[in-house]
Amino acid sequence: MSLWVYIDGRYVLKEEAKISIFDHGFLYGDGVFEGIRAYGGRVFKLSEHLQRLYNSAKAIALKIPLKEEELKEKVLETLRKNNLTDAYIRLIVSRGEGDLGLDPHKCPRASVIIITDKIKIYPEELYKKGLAVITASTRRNIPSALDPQIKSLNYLNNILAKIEAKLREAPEAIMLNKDDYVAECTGDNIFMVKEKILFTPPLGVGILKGITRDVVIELAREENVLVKEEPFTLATLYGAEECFLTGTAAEIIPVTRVDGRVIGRGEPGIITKKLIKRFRDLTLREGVPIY
Ligand code: PXG
Repeated sequence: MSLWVYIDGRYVLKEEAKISIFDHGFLYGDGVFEGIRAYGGRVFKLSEHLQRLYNSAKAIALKIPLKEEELKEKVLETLRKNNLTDAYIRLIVSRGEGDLGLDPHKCPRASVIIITDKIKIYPEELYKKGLAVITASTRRNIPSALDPQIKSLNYLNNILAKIEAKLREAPEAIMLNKDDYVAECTGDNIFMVKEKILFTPPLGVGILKGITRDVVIELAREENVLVKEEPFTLATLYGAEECFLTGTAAEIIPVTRVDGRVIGRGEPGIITKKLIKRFRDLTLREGVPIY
C-alpha cells in the first residue's frame, strides 16, 4: 500500500517525501514533534497532543505556520487520504531550511510534516508477561539545560539510554535524573504501586508530561486508587508491588523486572491490569472522528 505524507501543504508519496539537508531539524535537531494514535476511526487525545506541540514550539521560539484548527484538519485529512482508521501519527515541525550556522533567524520558514502509518507495538505477549527493564547510566537531561517537557527533535539523551538497554538485551531503560531520582524511560513515563498507592515521578524531577500519564492518573482516581506524584529512588522501585510504563505507542505496559529484581510476584499486578483494561476501553470510546 502506498502511503501519502503531508509536507508543507502538499501530499507526496512516502518514497518521494524528502527534506533539505540544510533543514535545521536535520542539522541540529532544531524542531518539535508529536506521536499520536488513532483507534477505530478516532484520533485519541488529539487536542492535547496539538496543545503540547504548540507549547513545545513556543518554548523554542518556533512559529508553526498553521493555526491549531488547520493543523488538526490536516492530520485528519492525511489519515483519510491513506484510508487509515488505526494508525500511528507522527507530526513534525522543523525549523526549516537555513545555512550551516546555528542561527534560527536564517531559517525563514518552518516545515510541517505529517506521517501516518500502521502501528508497530510490543507483542501482546509482553502485556501479559511484563517487561524486564534496566537502569541506564545516562542521566535525563537537566531541565535547566534542555527541559524534557519540550518534545524536541533532539532525542540523543534518550537514544543513548536506549543503546544501553539494547546492549543489555532489555527492551527499555529507566533514566534517573541528576539527583538519583527515577525520572522516566526513553519514550515512556513510569509508575509504581506500593501499599496500594500509585506513585509516579512529579514533573519537577525533569520528565515529559506524558498524555498517557495524564489519562492514567485520571483513570486511577476514578477507580478510587490514591495517586501520588512524588520523587522516588531506584531502591524504592525495586521494592514495588507493581510497575508499569505509559506512552502513546506502548499504552500501559507492565514491568516485572528492574535490573534483575523481580517486581511483586513477577507478573502484572491487579492495579496494572485494571488500568490496562480501563485504558483500552477509553481509546475505543473517545477521540476525534476521522470521518
Ligand atoms: N517520555 C518521553 C521522553 C517520551 O518521549 C513519553 C514519555 C510518553 O508520552 P505520551 O504523551 O506519548 O504519553 C514520551 C513519548 C515511540 C516514541 O514511538 C514515543 C515518544 C517519542 C519517540 C518515539 O514510542 N514519546
